[in-house]
Amino acid sequence: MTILARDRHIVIVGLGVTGLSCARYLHERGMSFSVMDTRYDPPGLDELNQLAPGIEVITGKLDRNRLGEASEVWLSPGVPLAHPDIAAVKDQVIVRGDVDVFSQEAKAPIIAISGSNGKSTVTSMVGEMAKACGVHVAIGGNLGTPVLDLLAPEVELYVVELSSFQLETTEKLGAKAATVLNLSQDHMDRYPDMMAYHLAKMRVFFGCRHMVLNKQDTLAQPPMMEGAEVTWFSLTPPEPKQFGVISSGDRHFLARGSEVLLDADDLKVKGRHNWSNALAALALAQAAGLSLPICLETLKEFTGLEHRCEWVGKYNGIEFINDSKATNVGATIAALEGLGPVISGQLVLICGGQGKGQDFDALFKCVERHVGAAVVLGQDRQLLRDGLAARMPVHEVNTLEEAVAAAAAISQEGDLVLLSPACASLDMFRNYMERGEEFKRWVKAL
Ligand code: UMA
Ligand code: ADP
Repeated sequence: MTILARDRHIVIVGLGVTGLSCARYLHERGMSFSVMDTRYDPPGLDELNQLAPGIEVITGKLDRNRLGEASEVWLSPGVPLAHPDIAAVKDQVIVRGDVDVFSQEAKAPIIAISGSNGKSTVTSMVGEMAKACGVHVAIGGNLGTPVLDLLAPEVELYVVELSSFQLETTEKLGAKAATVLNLSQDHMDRYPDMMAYHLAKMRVFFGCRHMVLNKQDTLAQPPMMEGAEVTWFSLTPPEPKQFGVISSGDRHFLARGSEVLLDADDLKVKGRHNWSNALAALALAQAAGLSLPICLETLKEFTGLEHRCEWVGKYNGIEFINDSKATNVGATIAALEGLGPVISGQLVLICGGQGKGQDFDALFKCVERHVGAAVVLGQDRQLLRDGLAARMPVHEVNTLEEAVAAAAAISQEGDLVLLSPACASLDMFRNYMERGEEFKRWVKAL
């Protein structure tokens, strides 16, 4: 039996920005829907009431019976498929996410970017490249604007950042080009193991025509590559048609095969991880058919995003850098390896927050090479203190204000204070942006 559109009833689960975008999408199309959220006062409630007064909203729980009666459940990324009320109904109703709906609706090609770190940076790079080439591009996804809000008939290219959470509920993305930039531990409070996290990420390649793959990160590569074109990138000298780095003494050049493209010093974003990001962006842009010379000019102008190794200022000869977006160990290691070798004095690291079940061992080994002293705060600070204390002086504090004051007190001229928490911010802040803003405020108040 075919279900007619008018007989379909969609239950949106989650009333954050994704849930609201789903509500807008369904409301505009006159489709029947209701909303549930386990939170008692979900953030999108007022906006939903204005958009579609009278729509049924159940808060404080998911109603299993009502879920089971729906034609489809549209699940927000913050709610895992393994949630008991979702798991209970997923064999009787279609459970999908906003990205799945988007992929079926989008008329223009999709460039999809996933990975543990660098997604927002690469998404912005490719988006800027497309704009510079005069393409009508829509940029969004996990980066901010939910994908359904990007849909528009005039769009010629979609450049979207996708998280593993969003990919879990995406059946067949069908991207023109897709990448998993790298894979390191993250969200270990949501996945039973790294394999489950890896498998969620690999969904970005389902139905994809062109894969852009990191040659140095096997975990970020799909088990099968048949049926799609592949372009490799790495920080090593590239083979023909691959993107990589050619070095000559102290100088390093981004290259395609033997063709030198760009002096790495010409990039405004610093650190080897950003060379990797630039190479992945170039490979994706090539797959999208964008003009290489324009893309190279765009890369030279790209100044980086807020809260990612962002220079805050110099006070009493001490430099302060805000890397609040480093919400996992891999990102903090990238910052330490990028900044550690280039500073004259000692590096003082401010870290801590919600550890999300990560193993901090790799961080402890890395800090030994680059960090002189640490300041720890947040929910999992004891885990960090225990691992760091044998290696360096560690100061435990309760607030970010205290952290900035403690870091400034133990630093001298020529030192660098880096906020790069290796943890999520949600134990103390609304999000990583609020954490970064607060850090900058306390630094400027010094
Ligand atoms: N929540 C509940 N009960 C519910 C629904 C949500 O407790 O019924 C909680 C979730 O566990 C989560 C929070 O509410 O802690 C927000 O969840 P949500 O699904 O409502 O999130 P949205 O507001 O729709 O925002 C989501 C992404 N958030 C998550 O995946 C948690 C945003 O990425 C993204 O920008 C937005 O969609 C638009 O696509 C944020 C993020 O932290 C930045 N992403 C993770 C990351 O980058 O590591 C994956
Ligand atoms: P994402 O969207 O995947 O979180 P961002 O571009 O927002 O990635 O960067 C998040 C954090 O990861 C920042 O601290 C940034 O300095 C760091 N980072 C950026 N690119 C990489 C990379 N290729 N490898 C490791 N860390 C990176």
